[in-house]
Amino acid sequence: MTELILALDVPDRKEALNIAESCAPFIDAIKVGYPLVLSSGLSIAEDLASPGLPLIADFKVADIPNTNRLICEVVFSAGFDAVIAHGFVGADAARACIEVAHSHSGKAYIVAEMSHPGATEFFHDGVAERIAALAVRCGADGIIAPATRPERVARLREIVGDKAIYSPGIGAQGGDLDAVARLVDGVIVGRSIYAADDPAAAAERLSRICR
Ligand code: 3DU
Repeated sequence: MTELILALDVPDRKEALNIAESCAPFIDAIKVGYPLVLSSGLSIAEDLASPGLPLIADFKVADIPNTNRLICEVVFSAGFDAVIAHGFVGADAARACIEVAHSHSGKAYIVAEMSHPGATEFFHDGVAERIAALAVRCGADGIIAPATRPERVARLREIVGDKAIYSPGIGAQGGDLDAVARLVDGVIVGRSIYAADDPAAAAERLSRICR
């Protein structure tokens, strides 16, 4: 089974909560990023607690170790179950996020390679492979890898072994769910669900492919 994670990038609290509630039977986790948390506040984590799904804070944390630690303490104290951090900042900074996550019995995922076209400007010549290896070395729970490039996901799988790979880029960014579903532990889907006429029906359709 491949998990289906809803990227709830809806900058309106009420609409976000409605979508989360209607999609909850078909999804395995909810990812909250800046669009929702900056518009609604960190208390959105409490508001989203009722479907009982894991809540992932996608803040792509990328600062010095001390600041990363402070950010992650706030994230987990707010009720999130996992955080997404960047790996390019180096092992000490990534480790700070991972340590705080684990001290709260939470999880930390490291972005190894991004999914948009511009990502290839810097993620090349083995950079993503090195970040994936860093994630393993630092004890991260998994990595983020691009659904828009299944061959890259397969390559990064060789490095991370049975650590989780969560993969954004399906649908709106051009990635094909069928092409990555069996390579990853979970897919992260935003617009194809929340911008659909019927988000719950869209989530149900995608969840059938994942299962
Ligand atoms: O393209 P979508 O609307 O399905 O949303 C994808 C989500 O995943 C969105 O929240 C974006 O910020 C996040 N994400 C990527 O798209 C690509 C990455 O490399 C990392 C995270």
